[in-house]
Amino acid sequence: MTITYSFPKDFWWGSATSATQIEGAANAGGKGKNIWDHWYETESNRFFENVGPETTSDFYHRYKEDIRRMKEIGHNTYRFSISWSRLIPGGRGEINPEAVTFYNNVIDELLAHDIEPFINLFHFDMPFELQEEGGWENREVVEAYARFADECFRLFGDCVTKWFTFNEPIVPVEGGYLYDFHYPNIVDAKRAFQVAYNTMIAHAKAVEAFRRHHIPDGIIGIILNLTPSYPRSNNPADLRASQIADLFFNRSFLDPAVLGEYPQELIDILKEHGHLPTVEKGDKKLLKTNTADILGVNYYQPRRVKAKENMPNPYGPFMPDWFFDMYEMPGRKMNKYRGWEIYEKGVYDIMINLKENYGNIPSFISENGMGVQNEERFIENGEIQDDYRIEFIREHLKWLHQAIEEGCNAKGYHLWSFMDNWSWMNAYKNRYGFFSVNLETQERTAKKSAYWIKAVSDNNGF
Ligand code: BGP
Repeated sequence: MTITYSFPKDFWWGSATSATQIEGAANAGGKGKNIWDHWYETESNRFFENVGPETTSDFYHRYKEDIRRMKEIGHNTYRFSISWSRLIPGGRGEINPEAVTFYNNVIDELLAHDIEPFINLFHFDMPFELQEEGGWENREVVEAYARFADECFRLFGDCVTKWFTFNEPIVPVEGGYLYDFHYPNIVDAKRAFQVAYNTMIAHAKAVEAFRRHHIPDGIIGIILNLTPSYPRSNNPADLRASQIADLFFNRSFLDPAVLGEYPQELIDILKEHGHLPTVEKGDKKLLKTNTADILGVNYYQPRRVKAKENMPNPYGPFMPDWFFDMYEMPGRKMNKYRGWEIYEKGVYDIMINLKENYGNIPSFISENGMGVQNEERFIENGEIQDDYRIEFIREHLKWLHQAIEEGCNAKGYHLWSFMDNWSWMNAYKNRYGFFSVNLETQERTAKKSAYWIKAVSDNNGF
């Protein structure tokens, strides 16, 4: 077989998941409540078909068989998250020994199958009690997170060398404080910027704690959903709009994480509009001295931007959207099942940007994937024929390969996700897995893409 697209030696092939989305056992094993458990208890109608996070894909009880399946499809790496409210119910206080046993078992099982565990510490799942204290708006919650991170390094650092502080820290900001799709459903840009800022302080404190543990070969980073901004045209107003969208939605996290400082332009805009967050003494140094060793890049879709057509009411509440409008590029390729644009070259553009402007920091595609509704309609001979997913992955991999050829420091590719899982307000609406999950029986069935990725990882290319 000829391999046209061959990847560097030891390339990371695998997938990503998160605790709330796959574990289930939301009220078992000594776990405390997180914001999703609470929100579902109080407003279940917000969730697609009223399905909540109690059971999800039951990884808590089925991790052994699932890890065996990961091995069967050629994974050499796998990212999961530790549920803060499972490990430390309530967010601060005693460690839950059942959680320690569970995560140790998962790690041991992965290692026994030669799959390297990548651990992420926060994937949208704030312990409910801490949210009641103000969540990320409260600096004491930042301290509680730093302690949680420290405990994780102590408990699991002997077996795990790849660590991530946050997954997509911008999402709780957008969802919880700007656009009403995460608890606590506040719409207030000033508070949103404080949350965003405090999250990055929490990140830096976790990195600082990590360094104290001196884990041999240990590296730590953050996972960001980078959405490259493309202007409608080259006219100055469109270009400017696109640049500002990039500042708000990419650079507000990328710059402090990798360069250790915020873009001056962002500071200027927030200052001008009276939206600078409260900063504490020592923060600047903390950020500067605790930059990431590695960056996870989640990439789903680009952001198409044009100049604002109708100027917002200058007396209305300040929002990032004051500066640009989104637009639908004519002829764009769509994942019509999810309503997201598909633009594979985005992967390449992100990697080139990291190479040119962020010191070519080691990175990998930590999420990329294709959500599809009612995927059962593609079943033939008992198997979901997800050729669309295979094409989606293949075309993104081609661009990733091109970036590597040009010297980008990309180390791997993880699909979202290993198996179908529960996704926030969308619950089980969009299916992403290499394996489908029958929600009644919890039976897993490999999709066509599972066999395809096995061949790709076995050949380290395609
Ligand atoms: C990413 C999140 C994942 C997952 C994925 C798919 O932003 O990190 O947790 O949910 O998106 O999103 P959705 O299920 O909304 O289509």
